Amino acid sequence: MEVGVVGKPNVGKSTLFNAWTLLDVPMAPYPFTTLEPHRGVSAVRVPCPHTEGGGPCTPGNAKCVDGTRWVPVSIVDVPGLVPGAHEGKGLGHKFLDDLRPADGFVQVVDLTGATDAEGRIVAPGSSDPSDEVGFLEEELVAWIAEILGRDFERQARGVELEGGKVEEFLGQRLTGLSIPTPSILAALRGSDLDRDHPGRWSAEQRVAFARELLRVAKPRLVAANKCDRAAPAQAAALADRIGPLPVVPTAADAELTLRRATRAGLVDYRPGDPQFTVRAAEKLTSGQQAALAEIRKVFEGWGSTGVQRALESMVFERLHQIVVYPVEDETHWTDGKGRRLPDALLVPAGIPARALAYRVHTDLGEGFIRAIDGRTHRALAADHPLAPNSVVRIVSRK
Ligand SMILES: Nc1nc2c(ncn2[C@@H]2O[C@H](COP(=O)(O)OP(=O)(O)OP(=O)(O)O)[C@@H](O)[C@H]2O)c(=O)[nH]1
Ligand SMILES: [Mg+2]
Repeated sequence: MEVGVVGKPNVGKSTLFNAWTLLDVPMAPYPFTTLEPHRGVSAVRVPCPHTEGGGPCTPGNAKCVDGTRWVPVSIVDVPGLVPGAHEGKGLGHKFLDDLRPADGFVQVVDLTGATDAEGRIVAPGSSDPSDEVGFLEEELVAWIAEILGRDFERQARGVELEGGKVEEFLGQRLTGLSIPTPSILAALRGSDLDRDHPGRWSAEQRVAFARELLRVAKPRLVAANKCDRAAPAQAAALADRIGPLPVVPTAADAELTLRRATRAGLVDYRPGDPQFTVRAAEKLTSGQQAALAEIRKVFEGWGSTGVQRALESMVFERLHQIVVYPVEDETHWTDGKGRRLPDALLVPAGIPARALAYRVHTDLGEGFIRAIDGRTHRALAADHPLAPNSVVRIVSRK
């Protein structure tokens, strides 16, 4: 699972990416600071099942801190997209293609309205962040429509003649875009198209289908960034204008400072916390003290920096992911080496037991006999949808 960070230049995408991943990609107050995609890993929080009793866990992929598991999520930061990106403006072609594997997008906008459509600095309030959302949607739709549309008519008629399935034909065209067949079917249902005659779809109908596909297959969320320089009323106005897309106000810069200060041992702070504490005030320079005082105002005005919440809303509410724990011993919740709850996996909500087996290992999926619920000890059939936080053993022939 990968979350793409998108938006126009100079809104704070790389700052948000650095805050999430604690990497160090360049950030600067001018457009096109980022010219290549950067990939990194962040984490979302869930309560660890070890808190239900039976002793501590032995985390492998997802660390456990005081009963909270931090489950890894891949993030990709791409260069800024400008209007006309799908036609190659500002190298937009290439940048959009870097987003193919992303399962959903967090669009960063400048809530202060102090950057124009190309990311140049303008007076605060002179640009409207809701315009950023509108133009980016058009770029993403045009990009998908173009991928879909290359030599469409001729090939679609070929499929009609051979009696092929339209969803398979569309799936092949969209390869690499990380769009599963059920989403293609949902988009087909959602758009008024003649499924038996894709060769007759007009260019406008293909664009309408691309829009529906974007809606069902690539969930989005808006991070209203630089909220440290804006008022809650501005975030509310943005949410009003772009509904139904969810808006999470963020102060990426503040969060990055706090995460780095925590790493340096200067403050105590966990991402998502509603406050932080200074560890050793005497070690701080006056500049650092002033910066932390500014950050306190963010917590007073907004409750948190919003950065962790933005990622968790994206993963849990928009991408409908849950965390499950495959184990080999359903009584002790251990793997073959006696490690307790070693793996915490992000999977789609309601994933069938056998599909989880495949995710753990192809052999486990192929040889699947049944799963066993680690809490009730009941057997679960191959198509049984797994609940969030499930601890499951997979019984397999292989
Ligand atoms: N006030 C404020 N400034 C921020 C915040 N986040 C980022 N910035 C500033 O915004 C400017 C642009 O940040 P970047 O992270 O480089 O933005 P970007 O969207 O990656 O830019 P490109 O790579 O050029 O598209 C920098 O000067 C950041 O310090 C924030 O939360 N508040
Ligand atoms: Mg950048």
